[in-house]
Amino acid sequence: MNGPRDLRDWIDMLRRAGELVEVTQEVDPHLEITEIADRAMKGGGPALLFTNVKGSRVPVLINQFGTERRMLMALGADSLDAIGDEIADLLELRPPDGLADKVKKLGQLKSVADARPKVVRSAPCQEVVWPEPSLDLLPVLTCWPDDGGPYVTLANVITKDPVTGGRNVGMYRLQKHSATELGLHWQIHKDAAQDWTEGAGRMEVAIALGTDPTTTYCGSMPLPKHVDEYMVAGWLRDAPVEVVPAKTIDVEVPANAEIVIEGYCERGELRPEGPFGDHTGYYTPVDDFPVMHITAITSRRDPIYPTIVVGPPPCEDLWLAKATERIFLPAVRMTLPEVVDYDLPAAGTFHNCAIVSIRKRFPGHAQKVMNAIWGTGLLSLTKAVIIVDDWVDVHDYTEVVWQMGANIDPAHDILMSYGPLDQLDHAARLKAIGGKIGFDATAKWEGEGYTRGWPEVNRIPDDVKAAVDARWAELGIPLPGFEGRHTPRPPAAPGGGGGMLARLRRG
Ligand SMILES: Cc1cc2nc3c(=O)[nH]c(=O)nc-3n(C[C@H](O)[C@H](O)[C@H](O)COP(=O)(O)O)c2cc1C
Ligand SMILES: [Mn+2]
Repeated sequence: MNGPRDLRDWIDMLRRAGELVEVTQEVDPHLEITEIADRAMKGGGPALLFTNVKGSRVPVLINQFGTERRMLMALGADSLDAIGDEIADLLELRPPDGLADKVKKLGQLKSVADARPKVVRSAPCQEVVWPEPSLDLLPVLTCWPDDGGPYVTLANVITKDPVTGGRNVGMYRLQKHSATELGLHWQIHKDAAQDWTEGAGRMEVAIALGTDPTTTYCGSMPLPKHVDEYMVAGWLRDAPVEVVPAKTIDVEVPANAEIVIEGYCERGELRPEGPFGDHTGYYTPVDDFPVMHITAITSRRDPIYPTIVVGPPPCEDLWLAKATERIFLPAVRMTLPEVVDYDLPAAGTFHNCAIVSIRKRFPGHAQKVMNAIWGTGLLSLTKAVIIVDDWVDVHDYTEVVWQMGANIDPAHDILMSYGPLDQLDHAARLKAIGGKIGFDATAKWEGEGYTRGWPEVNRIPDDVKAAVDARWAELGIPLPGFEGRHTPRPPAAPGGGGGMLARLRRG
């Protein structure tokens, strides 16, 4: 198995690794936990287990995903890029190539079968069936002062496709409307919203809280609609997600969860949801969303309540999003092989900006990739796309801004477009639709109307660099701030390239 077995195992693992602090002093779930957790997050601090939360006997776990190290520990991985290669295989995006690959593929098919969720008969998440289901017993946080109420923020929301019966698991915020009602904030582009709009009448919903971290994370993965998030979680964990039938609805829920909320919503029933201080760093306004009526709550005997706070970046969702960015790179490259790398800056809150490096082969190639990004899964919601040449490090924002400033003629190198936007975007005049902008910061070609002869980047030749390397120590010059960055590397030779490229090629 990769990563921890369940939330308890995860908490033990964090504690042993010095990655968790248990706070025994009383704390208020109304705003105070947000302020404490946000300091821990922004300061690179530990996960926090609050054992004395005002108004509830249930402890609160927060900031479990707050650093890259913990994200890797959660997924039981050495690098996020390596997971991406596996996922591309899993989604069968990588055509088998030669006999060795075919044999490997057979092995993988077996593990796909092994990754399927496994139904069990009894489960820790049902140790206790609450005599009276009430959210009032849970330490649900009010994150920000103008929030419309307390919000459940780190959940697996489980629904079924009304036509195929296929499962969907999404991480959607849930407003506590009352002790037995939750707002279901699945945005219009998301899978559960499709489950909701494509059926009629009642739709059953289960909410799992406090699963193992991989299972928790998979709810936030932008997977194709027909892909069961729990199959992907099983694949990532190298152990199937065990599920158990819920008590009052026909939905399977993860057995290892701390708490499960069961219920239903009626198609057609909407209620104002919000405002909510969201990961855009702004309050999202009140809007109509479906309502979940709770039919049961089950839990472990001594449940732990997991949560997350999002707000002005960076917040704890940074590493969930970075994991997705890295893990999906090989999948992006399957349909767009010219893409070398991409970066979704935290400050762009992930849907506002994508920086993409490409190996340019023909006039208009940058524009082709912009349009492709605007047509790919949830990346299609990206507002600004910046395209740079293959040798540019998309993660080095100094290098990116240098390339943008130096290479863009705004009269020619900007592509304005129009299309669906993230529902949280408040700048758009209309909800979830508006303008998009593409910046072509690549070197321009004659075939693109640039006839002045594109200049070279000034660089010291490799032999001179090697000679300086050889005598560097002897020169005795301290370099306290040098990170080996901001120095342009040579352009990638056709079919060759720098470190990132070499890494992508491996295997
Ligand atoms: C902490 C966190 C909170 C999120 N809240 C919401 C939300 O309230 N509504 C929503 O539509 N997406 C939300 N998302 C994004 C979705 O989880 C993500 O788009 C995922 O792909 C949804 O699953 P689906 O593709 O099966 O619809 C959130 C993501 C994170 C990391
Ligand atoms: Mn989905």
